[in-house]
Amino acid sequence: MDKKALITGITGQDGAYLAEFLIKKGYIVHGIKRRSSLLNTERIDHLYQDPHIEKRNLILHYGDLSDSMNITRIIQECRPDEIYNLGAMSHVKVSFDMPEYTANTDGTGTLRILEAIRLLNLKDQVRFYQASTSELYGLVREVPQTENTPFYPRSPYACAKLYAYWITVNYREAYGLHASNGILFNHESPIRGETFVSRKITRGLSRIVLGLQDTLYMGNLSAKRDWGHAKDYVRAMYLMLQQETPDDYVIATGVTTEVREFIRKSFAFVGIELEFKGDKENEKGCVTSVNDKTFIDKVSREHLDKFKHRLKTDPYVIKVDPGYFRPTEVELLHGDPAKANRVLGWIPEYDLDGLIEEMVDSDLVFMKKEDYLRNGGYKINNYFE
Ligand code: NAP
Ligand code: G4F
Repeated sequence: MDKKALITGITGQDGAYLAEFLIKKGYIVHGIKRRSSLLNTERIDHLYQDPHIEKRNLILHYGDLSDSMNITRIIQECRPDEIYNLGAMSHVKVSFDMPEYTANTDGTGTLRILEAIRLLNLKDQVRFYQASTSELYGLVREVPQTENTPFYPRSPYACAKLYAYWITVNYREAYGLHASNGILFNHESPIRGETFVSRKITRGLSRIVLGLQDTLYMGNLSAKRDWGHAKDYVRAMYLMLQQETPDDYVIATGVTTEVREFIRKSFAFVGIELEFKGDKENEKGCVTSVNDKTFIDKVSREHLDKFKHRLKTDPYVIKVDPGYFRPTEVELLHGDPAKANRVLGWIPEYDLDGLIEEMVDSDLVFMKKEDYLRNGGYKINNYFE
């Protein structure tokens, strides 16, 4: 019989990659999707099947992690072998604006699933994955961070995820549930949410070189993150649930990089060299040279001329807006994936340059389409946040 998986957060970055990964492995995938006023299934559109088809391998259910009855009913109806709890209000900065909602979704939401498994007497049939996070390390106690590094959360998001981490451990110890935490460090992709720093940079860069935007306003440029590719990270989630014994694992690349360097590398992919001048809120990224051939290969000759013309009046393409600073910041994340390498046999296939190249190329294609539409007199959206 085909294995069944239930994914909360299936419309998000990781949910989409995990659904694709599991379907390729022969799973029937059930996903929980929130009701919204617009369709929100763009990331899984290529997997979506007409509900009238009889034997489908992707089935969506309306639901919300804040609704216990809904969660319990969905689990009862689909009786999955594996549950991946990826649903969350996942933006750290936004969690300072919506702390109670974040606690309810990211913290208590996890409890709702665990309790449903227990009440439905499915604890011996279901394996549970919790999307824990390197944000738990917050004000880091040691470098690099391992499964044994103490937690010090620095945001309402991280505090909610701390509860979710420990309630997962508690249900494992109290009831013998096969429940595992993946302590995942930042992972990105071309379908990363537009307001996370990586995607904000690759989109902003694409708009700047095409003349759709002049300046990219950023927050803390000195923060360091251990960035990987989401495709590698969903494979780690799956591997955790295939182990005989549940456990908790750090998933990271073991390499940490400043936001400033992520920006520099992204611009270098289109042939633009940047130099950062000034500090804190007065820091700016200045274009010091342009490699014509690379720019023309990646963008176009016509846009090169326009871009050079623009540089004559203002060579500063990156500026800082302190509005993006967080009340409490996580300055440094740097993971040690030794346990995952050893026990799960998990080794990432992407490095940071490969990730950035894929993201820049993808956003350039998207923004060229926008540019084409604008030139044809069609309305395009603005993307400032
Ligand atoms: P994402 O793109 O923001 O996706 C989050 C998903 O959760 C979306 O499908 C969203 O639905 C759904 N969701 C939000 N609130 C919900 C609610 N109340 N009820 C049900 N679903 C809800 O996040 P991601 O990057 O894929 O991350 C997946 C998980 O891993 C999250 O739990 C995140 O906190 C965690 N994590 C992520 C990273 C990372 O670097 N990406 C690292 C560590 C941990 P809509 O599409 O309707 O908004
Ligand atoms: O891309 P970010 O918003 O990701 P953050 O806060 O690290 O959280 C992400 O990774 C976590 C895993 O560690 C996940 F649990 C969480 O769900 C999410 O996926 O910001 C990264 C860094 C921060 O230090 C931030 O202050 O980039 C800095 N930054 C600088 N300028 C900015 C900006 N972040 C954003 N979003 N926007 C900026 O303009």
